[in-house]
Amino acid sequence: MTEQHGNSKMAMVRGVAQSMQSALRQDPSGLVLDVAKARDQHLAYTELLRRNLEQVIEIDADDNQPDCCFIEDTAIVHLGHFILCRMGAPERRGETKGVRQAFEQIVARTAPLIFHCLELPTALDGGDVLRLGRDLFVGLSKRSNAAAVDSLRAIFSPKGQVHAVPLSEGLHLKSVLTAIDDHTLVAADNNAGRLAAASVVAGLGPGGRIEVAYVPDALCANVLRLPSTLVVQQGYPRSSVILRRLGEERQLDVTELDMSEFAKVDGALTCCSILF
Ligand code: CIR
Repeated sequence: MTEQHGNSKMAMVRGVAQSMQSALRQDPSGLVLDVAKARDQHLAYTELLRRNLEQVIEIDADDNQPDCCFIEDTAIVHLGHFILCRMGAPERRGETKGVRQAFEQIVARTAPLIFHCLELPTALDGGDVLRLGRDLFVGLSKRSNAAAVDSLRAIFSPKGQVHAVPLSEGLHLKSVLTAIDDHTLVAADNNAGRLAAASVVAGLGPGGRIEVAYVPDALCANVLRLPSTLVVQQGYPRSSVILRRLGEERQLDVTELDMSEFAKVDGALTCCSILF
């Protein structure tokens, strides 16, 4: 396997819309969101990326797109391809316009990436796509379907394999499972996390060397790996102990970020950037 984690040089992020209170959420009776606080948290997130990466492209928020800060869902970058998603939630499909423009006006001028735009019958959110080496693991969730697996296979086979991962609960695959590196998964210690981890381990096959760490707080299963830093959610001491140990064993700085306002609308750490 080629190590993908920690190799990113660039990121795309997108600002917080004034309308973020209307963002999609699984629990409609959810908590009131403080947009000013969300903007402060997003600023801290973006500054952390700037300190750790060579370039961070920042797209303006679109107040007509309450979920626009969750840019991870709009596109995937892998093995020299930039793939604009056809997102699972119709309400969010307008978000890709600004991302496409940023790709054409900025990314394409510096990075030689082949552009693709996924079409019907594909439904895919980037939050369902976990990269491990050259392989992709695609959560079959409420937002992403089997046609997405076929579309990604058509692009990546035979250079990288694309595996389907059934998701029993949670919004996206990366809501319950992410990776610190190509040999270390972090999963929520619940049914969905365990099933997803078992499916990924099975997909890697008998030759795959992989450690799965389970965290008691589901939100903490979403970690963000930067070249020399592991970013974890602030405010969850039991999960933090586990993640700090894993990070320090791998000579990574472990940084905690408070993303409480994003969590109110089902967002976590990876959701707010596209890394490549
Ligand atoms: C949504 O429901 O689509 C947003 N409120 C949250 C998206 C989070 N994205 C991600 O986990 N990649």
